[in-house]
Amino acid sequence: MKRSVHLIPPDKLTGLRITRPSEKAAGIKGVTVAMQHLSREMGFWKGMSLMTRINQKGGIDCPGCAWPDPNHRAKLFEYCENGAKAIAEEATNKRVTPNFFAEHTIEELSGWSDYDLGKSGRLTHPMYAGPDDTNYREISWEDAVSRIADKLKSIHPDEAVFYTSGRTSNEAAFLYQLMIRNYGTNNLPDCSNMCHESSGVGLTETVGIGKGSVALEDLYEAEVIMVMGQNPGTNHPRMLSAMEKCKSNGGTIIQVNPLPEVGTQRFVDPQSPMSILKGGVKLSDHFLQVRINGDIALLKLLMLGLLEEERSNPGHVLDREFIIQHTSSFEEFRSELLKIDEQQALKDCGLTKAQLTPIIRLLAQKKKIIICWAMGITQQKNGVENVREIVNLLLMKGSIGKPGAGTCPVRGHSNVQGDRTMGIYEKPSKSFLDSLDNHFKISSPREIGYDTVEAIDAMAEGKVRLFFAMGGNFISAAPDSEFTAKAMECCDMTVQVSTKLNRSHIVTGKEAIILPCLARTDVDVTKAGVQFETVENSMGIVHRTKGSETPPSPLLRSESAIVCDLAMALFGADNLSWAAWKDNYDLIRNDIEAVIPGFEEYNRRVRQPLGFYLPNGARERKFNTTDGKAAFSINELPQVSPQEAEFVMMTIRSHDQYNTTIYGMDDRYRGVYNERRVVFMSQEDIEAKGLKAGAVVNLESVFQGIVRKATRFQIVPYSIPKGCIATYFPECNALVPLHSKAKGSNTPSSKYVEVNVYPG
Ligand SMILES: Nc1nc2c(c(=O)[nH]1)N[C@H]1C(S)=C(S)[C@@H](COP(=O)(O)OP(=O)(O)OC[C@H]3O[C@@H](n4cnc5c(=O)[nH]c(N)nc54)[C@H](O)[C@@H]3O)O[C@H]1N2
Ligand SMILES: Nc1nc2c(c(=O)[nH]1)N[C@H]1C(S)=C(S)[C@@H](COP(=O)(O)OP(=O)(O)OC[C@H]3O[C@@H](n4cnc5c(=O)[nH]c(N)nc54)[C@H](O)[C@@H]3O)O[C@H]1N2
Ligand SMILES: [Mo]
Repeated sequence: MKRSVHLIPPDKLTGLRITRPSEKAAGIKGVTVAMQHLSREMGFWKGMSLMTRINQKGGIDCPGCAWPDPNHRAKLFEYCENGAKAIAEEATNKRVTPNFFAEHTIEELSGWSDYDLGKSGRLTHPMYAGPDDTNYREISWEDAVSRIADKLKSIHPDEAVFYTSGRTSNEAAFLYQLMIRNYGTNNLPDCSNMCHESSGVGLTETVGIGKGSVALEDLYEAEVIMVMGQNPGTNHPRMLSAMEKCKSNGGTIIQVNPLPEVGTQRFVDPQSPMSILKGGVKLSDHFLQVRINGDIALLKLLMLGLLEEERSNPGHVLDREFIIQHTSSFEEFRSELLKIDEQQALKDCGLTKAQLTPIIRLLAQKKKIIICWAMGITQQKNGVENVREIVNLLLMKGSIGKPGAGTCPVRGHSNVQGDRTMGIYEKPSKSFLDSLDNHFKISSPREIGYDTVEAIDAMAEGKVRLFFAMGGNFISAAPDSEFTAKAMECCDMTVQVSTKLNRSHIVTGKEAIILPCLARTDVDVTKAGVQFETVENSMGIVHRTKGSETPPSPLLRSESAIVCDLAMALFGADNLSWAAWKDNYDLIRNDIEAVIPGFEEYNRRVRQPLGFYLPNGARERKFNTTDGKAAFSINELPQVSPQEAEFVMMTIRSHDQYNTTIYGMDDRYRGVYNERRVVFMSQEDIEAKGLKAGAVVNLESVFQGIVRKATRFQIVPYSIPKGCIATYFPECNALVPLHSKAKGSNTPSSKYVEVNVYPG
């Protein structure tokens, strides 16, 4: 290749300011920050008018998180500060045109940060760069599509990899996987592989469904909500309102986290003048500051405590009837639990017996418990076991499949759950493929495809000739940035269907193609008229989303249209119904209904104002396991203290980012301003290392003897257990070893990286 790009982003510091962390989340400050972002990207009035349509029945589904919408929505604004930032980022007035690409070489752009790339604006034209090109140049849709189809025809289907991020609608995802299976591969890695895969695996094994069991109303009714490894104040801000409702109904909230996350502590509802006047409500009643990956130790201690309580108060602590009727393996589970080394477990979680006693009492007395969790739980080597231990605790209490109780893995991307339901999965079930084959008279490949980590390995080994991404930013999101970048460069062709510029357009295969697509907020007009799409939220409700904005360029196509065009170029015009689907999404929904259970009368039911729930066995105590029972499981205490380096590092999100999209340089709740290259470290460790606030350091991770480096970060003193540090994703992805991943789910252990810290 003629161009030679920087494989990892620059390590330029931007001017750190540190203040005390905030004491409350949301409130008026949240509203003003949201307004600033909207005004900057699209002007105040356009911003305000767009916000009135977010999350309204029949309006635009917020492209932020997958948190569900309440039945009684705020009349004007049903959104949060970070939802507003997501909208501002997407519906921005800024444009990345062919002129932009003529002005900046690809090599130059590789020296830009993710922030600078993203802030350049919306993509407007299909673009192409061949092996000898230093710059992208405009290409027609026809030319782009035929180049991709020709490439696909020239290789073995297993030499192609098709990635999906989690924003793709049900309709586009269904067509995409159909095209890929008709082509002949199951190489369908997705962002879920790096995200909630451990939840899917752990839940399917134990309760027979890879999704959560609660509905929004259950959170209002719960007696206890335990929030583990999740920062809802930043990543799911509308969850705070549900937690507030739970509190006002007398519920208790427990936060389990190495960091005292502000949002979970105190919340001021920006939509309630009373809440603002009163300074908000205290949300979290108990804060358990666990060590990184101390959750299994903690859960075991809590469950051991419950066994003891049951002994002193037989029949009143555990739900014996539920256990007998609906579960398996309780006795084995119990006898293994009794064997654990309590002192070791206390050391591993970093908590004292005195801290746990009130929690055990509380759990012993209450019957309606919900456990919510996110990346702190799943992105661990023992992520699947973490989930299984969560299930164990809920099963002991019979806290599943009844109002106010259950499992609540809080999803990330707004349609990541729906994409999986539509078949975006490298390990599709036999019944799914059989149904697809019967309906379309095709023969889907039956071999398991690559997940994200396997896809990177295959690329590095030269086994992948074409990489196609339906959204996302694979290069920045994947672990081991440098390795992944080199692996990507081994591909003959890389194709990105995207809304905005990102590093995956810069670090590419020999030929690179950008296909610009419509975003959630854009109106989608086809020959058959204005179309809407559908998505599934974190609680299994399928509902409509319909954009209203004029697209940034008349050349943009919807993801569904792009798939249909490519499929027609690949298979010929008489294959399946691509031409009809392209214009009329009702027809796509009819076929989804025919293939996937739970979508009966899809077109009618999804037009109801609130959409409809998909069937969920666990919610009704119908466990879809081999024996129809929910399974207790036995899990070992994992290793939590570092073996090869001094610290354990978790890579987390700031308040001003959406994954690899960086909205701004601040992390307001944590009191960090104008800098992302930071290391949160305890005062004790800072002193022991002879460092001070603001000191510049370099980081080295060590895994199986191999050292990875990332340079120039600044120290931020923070309340975090000794021996644990935190940095931001994606700046520190260079340090996350590709093969340090969860057993059973292959999710990179982005929350457990062993590192050394050296003065810079
Ligand atoms: N604004 C905004 N919203 C988002 C996103 C975004 O980037 N920005 N991303 C979306 C996506 S895709 C996802 S998956 C979700 C992510 O939502 P979260 O999972 O909340 O995101 P993270 O910042 O990765 O936070 C993980 C939390 O786990 C804690 N943690 C880390 N390790 C451990 C551990 O070992 N044990 C425990 N108990 N806690 C631990 C961290 O301190 C942190 O509070 O949010 C979604 N929503
Ligand atoms: N170290 C570390 N790594 C992580 C994580 C972590 O916590 N730590 N988290 C992991 C998690 S939970 C996730 S989900 C992944 C995220 O991985 P991805 O989903 O791959 O990454 P995003 O940053 O969400 O993707 C942003 C890009 O998506 C494109 N985009 C936005 N909207 C649309 C749309 O509607 N259609 C199309 N076609 N494109 C669109 C834009 O071009 C934008 O630049 O990262 C993972 N990586
Ligand atoms: Mo995610």
